Amino acid sequence: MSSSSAKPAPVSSTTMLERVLSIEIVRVTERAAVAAARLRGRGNEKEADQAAVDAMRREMNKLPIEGTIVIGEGERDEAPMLFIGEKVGKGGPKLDIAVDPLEGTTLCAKNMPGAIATMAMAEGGTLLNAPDVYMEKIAIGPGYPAGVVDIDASPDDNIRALAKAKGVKPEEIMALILDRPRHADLVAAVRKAGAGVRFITDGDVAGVIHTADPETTGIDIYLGVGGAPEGVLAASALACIGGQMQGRLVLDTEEKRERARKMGIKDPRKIYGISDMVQGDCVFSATGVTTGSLLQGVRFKKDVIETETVVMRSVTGTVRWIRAEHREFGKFQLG
Ligand code: VTB
Repeated sequence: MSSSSAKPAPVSSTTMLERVLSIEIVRVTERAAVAAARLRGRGNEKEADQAAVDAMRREMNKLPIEGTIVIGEGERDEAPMLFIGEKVGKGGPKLDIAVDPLEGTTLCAKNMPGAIATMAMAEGGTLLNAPDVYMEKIAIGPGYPAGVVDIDASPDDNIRALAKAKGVKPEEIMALILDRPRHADLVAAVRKAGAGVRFITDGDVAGVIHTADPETTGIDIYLGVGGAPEGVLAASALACIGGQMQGRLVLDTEEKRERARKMGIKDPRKIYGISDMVQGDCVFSATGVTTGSLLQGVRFKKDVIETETVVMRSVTGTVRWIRAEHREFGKFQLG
């Protein structure tokens, strides 16, 4: 047989599965988003979160995987579902799963922009098992030399270095920062360096993702202290789309250091890069709950529910924006 008629190399079953999962994961965040969206503006964070958790768990348990929640709703005693260590799926390859069924519970409860349902799946044993503590974070988009910004450098140095690498003045740099009193000094320092600051009230997973496309979002750098679980989710997204991120857990009490130790963290001051937080291939998905600058929120129409999701794969760096029209209205209602 001539070589021209040779069969293409077979796609390995794990690659196949991973490709299938990159669509399956969309269903999971879609369901969670729709469940939460029904409770938008009701002023009840807990109820909206619970609805998202229930829907996400139900949908995840249909997947052909042996998943372990490594970033979840908290530890077993404080979270009845999707707690750290919980197993999900029907059985299959071992995967680590990070979830934030409703990132921005307050945004949803107040029906403000930017609430999302999000999760990431990675090969078993490859996601950082971060305790639910704060994390210092710094993130920039792709296309810059490695190490252009650094978590230990002053905000002034980081803004100047980034501006230089971008070929602009510091005045043309825009930082995204969570609006919290703890960031007062940081905000002052960023502004003193000449850069501008855009605030978000919640939702720093999407916040970090904004840095990946400065031309569209207007955001060059993410800075400040947010949740560590959100940090791992954001790192999963950047592992797919590129960019740089550093995170350091805020382990400022013995109790927190002990909790971290139990989760396998030996060095409490360690600076985590993206590849420390996500060591293997991963897929990341986020569906809008309320409309934000990243994603459209859920729309309930007469016979159709519309969702918008962004799903990313680290193996290829493919980013898909999926606008879905769900016609099984009753089914969605019942889960
Ligand atoms: C961020 C943000 C979340 O928590 O991680 C933030 O992404 C950090 O905690 O949406 P504080 O609210 O205590 O500052 C959220 O705002 C809520 O979980």
